[in-house]
Amino acid sequence: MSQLLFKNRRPDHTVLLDEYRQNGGYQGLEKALREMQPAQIRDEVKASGLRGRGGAGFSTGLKWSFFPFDAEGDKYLVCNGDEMEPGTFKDRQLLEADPHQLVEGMALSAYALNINTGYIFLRYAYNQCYTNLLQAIADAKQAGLLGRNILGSEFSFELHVHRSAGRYICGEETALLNGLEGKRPNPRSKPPFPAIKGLFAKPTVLNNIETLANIPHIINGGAQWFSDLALTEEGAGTKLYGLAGHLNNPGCVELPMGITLGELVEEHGGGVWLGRKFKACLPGGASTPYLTADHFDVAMDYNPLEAVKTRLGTGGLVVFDDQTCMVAATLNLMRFFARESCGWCTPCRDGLPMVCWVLEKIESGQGTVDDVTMLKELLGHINGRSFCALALGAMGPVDGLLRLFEEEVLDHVKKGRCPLQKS
Ligand code: L3W
Repeated sequence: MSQLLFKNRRPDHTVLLDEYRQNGGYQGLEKALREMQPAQIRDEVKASGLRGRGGAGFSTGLKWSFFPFDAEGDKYLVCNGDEMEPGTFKDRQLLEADPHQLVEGMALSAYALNINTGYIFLRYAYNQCYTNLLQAIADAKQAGLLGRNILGSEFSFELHVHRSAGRYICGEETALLNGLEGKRPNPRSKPPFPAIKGLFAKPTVLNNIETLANIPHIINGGAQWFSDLALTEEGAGTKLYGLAGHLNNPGCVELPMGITLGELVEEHGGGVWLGRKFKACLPGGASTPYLTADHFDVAMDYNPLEAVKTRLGTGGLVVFDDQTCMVAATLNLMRFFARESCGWCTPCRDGLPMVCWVLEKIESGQGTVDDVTMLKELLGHINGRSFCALALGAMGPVDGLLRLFEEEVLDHVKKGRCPLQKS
């Protein structure tokens, strides 16, 4: 099976510059600077079908096409390495194993977009990633792969690492930009999108770590090759899937985009632990609606998952066994989201704690049928009415709970206790 991003990964090992180059690293950058115009790289990325791996799945080529690459003055490339979505640890795995992929990906992207300054906004807790990045950047600079006149060309690119102060909202792209500017990380209204008015009010391209790390592979292998790696017709590339929760083999695996949920759980996750049965999963991190075993044939790709009312998100699969109470699991997630709200808009600041309160009531056996109705109403009131995507994502599991597990919710009301609790 094709391994691009995890090609060099070995347990407890970080790939340094020499090994990275021996295995073909920086050939994409060399090739681009020697024989490709920036527009050719942008075209190649667009044709590859690469979609943003941070959660939204927006076409990378299309996002780049909004960017005024010919404009005079400062322009920035920012990497979103905040990775605080529960159940998501793929970017960490990538940076712990092979950090030069991101450095090369950013240099290549900056060349394609006519940008001379880049920032990596990194989750505070990622100490090993931080150390790896500082070393990779220093080594690349020493070797003439970053800094002024890269590989003797006209192109210069400086890359900096910024450590987040550690809040989930910092992963929202405009909150991240405020954080990077030293301001309180509240989201900004869009439009204007960062492509037009981003960091320090200058045109800015923001991409996730996994997204940027794919760029050298696209330039080396070509758009068609990359696109053909996926198992689905409309998909492209490979995906770093997280395997977490009640599985025998938790971890992070690189697989062709579009592998089915069933294969991911049974073959790669080793099946559900303790001989229990699969009850549900979050397919792509905490802000994606649940799936059940009825969805085992669904391809883990953007469009097929949207067709079953959920999303690929970050690709961080979290599995729940048949002894899990889905009301309690949803409440646990909602407590996280309510705590991490920046407090700027009312639906998020006041709505999410209210959802927690109703779920607590139901889980403790004090809930009524009216509370279940109120939960449904809250879904309508919060979805689409918040300032940024945090509340919308937060309501994903609630939406899944009410669509797929309504009977279990009502059973709490009928029995006056959690039905999974041993009496
Ligand atoms: C210029 C236009 N640019 C859209 C850009 C926009 C952004 C991207 C996608 O992420 C997701 C959500 C959550 N001109 C543009 C344009 N863009 N139209 O395209 O935009 P959008 O609005 O679809 O999404 P978003 O606000 O960037 C929100 C999910 O992320 N999420 C994920 C969290 C993941 C982590 C992690 O650990 N990796 O935190 C959480 O909520 O569900 O789907 O760049 O500027 N006309």
